[in-house]
Amino acid sequence: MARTQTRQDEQQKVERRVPDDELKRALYLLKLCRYFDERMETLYRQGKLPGAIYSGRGQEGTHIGVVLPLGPDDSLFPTHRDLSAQMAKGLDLKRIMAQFWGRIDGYTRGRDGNSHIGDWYGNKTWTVMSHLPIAYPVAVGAAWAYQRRGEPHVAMAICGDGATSNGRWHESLNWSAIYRLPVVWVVNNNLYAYSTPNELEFPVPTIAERAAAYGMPGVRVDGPTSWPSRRQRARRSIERPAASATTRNRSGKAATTSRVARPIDPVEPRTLIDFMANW
Ligand SMILES: Cc1ncc(C[n+]2csc(CCOP(=O)(O)OP(=O)(O)O)c2C)c(N)n1
Ligand SMILES: [Mg+2]
Repeated sequence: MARTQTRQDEQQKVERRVPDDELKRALYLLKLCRYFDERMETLYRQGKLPGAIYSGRGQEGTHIGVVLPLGPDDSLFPTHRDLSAQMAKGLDLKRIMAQFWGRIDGYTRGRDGNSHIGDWYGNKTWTVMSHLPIAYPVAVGAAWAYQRRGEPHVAMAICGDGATSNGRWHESLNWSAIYRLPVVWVVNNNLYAYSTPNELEFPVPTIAERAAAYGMPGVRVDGPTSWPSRRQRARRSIERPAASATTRNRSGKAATTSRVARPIDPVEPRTLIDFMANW
């Protein structure tokens, strides 16, 4: 009880520091992203939407919290469940819909469906690629380019907990730490990679502590933490160019293909956010 009260007090303090217009924008995005996700799943189940969809339901707070502090020239490297992060970065709803139906006015000009969406030349979001976490090394490249050109931009990459067991994840963190690159690493830990639980993915209690291996501080935000806290941590990481990882329980299914490998948790999602700062 006392802990809950302390958490609420802390959240209220953080919320008071967020300007009103940004709070309104965040609320708008939270509702929009949730509604959009639900609507697409309904259309899919009605057989009106081709392909497969990956729901990010329950992860919107993290996405919006970490993306809102980014500027227009900062880049985002998302993975399969991060459409709401891309929406927060500025993607146009009509073009997203066109993408879902593989139309020419979609972001990939009809070359793919919703899973592989991105708007590099507009809102600086890298097109989602299937091989996890393939966006991580590319984010390193972008951040390295910013550093070499003396540009003040930041790259932010997002992946799930399962992707952190892949070698690319470790190489990316290592490289970014050695060269002190301006990257924010975000890991959405929804506790499972398909059916594989966290304890079969990594031998440490939290992803955040893996940051120590790369000489970065790691921070975890756990529980029903409000999005302003996530925003504040992201902002801090961006101001001191950083690497971060976030985690939360997804409330939807693994994928709307036939393969759903774990029971669905009906409760509201739990949020864990781990941030690892390069300096
Ligand atoms: C290198 C690689 N291996 C396997 C897959 C197949 N795959 C797609 S999503 C997924 C689960 C990933 O789990 P996680 O990173 O925790 O993301 P979540 O779906 O839980 O958000 C897997 C194994 C892939 N896309 N890339
Ligand atoms: Mg996962």
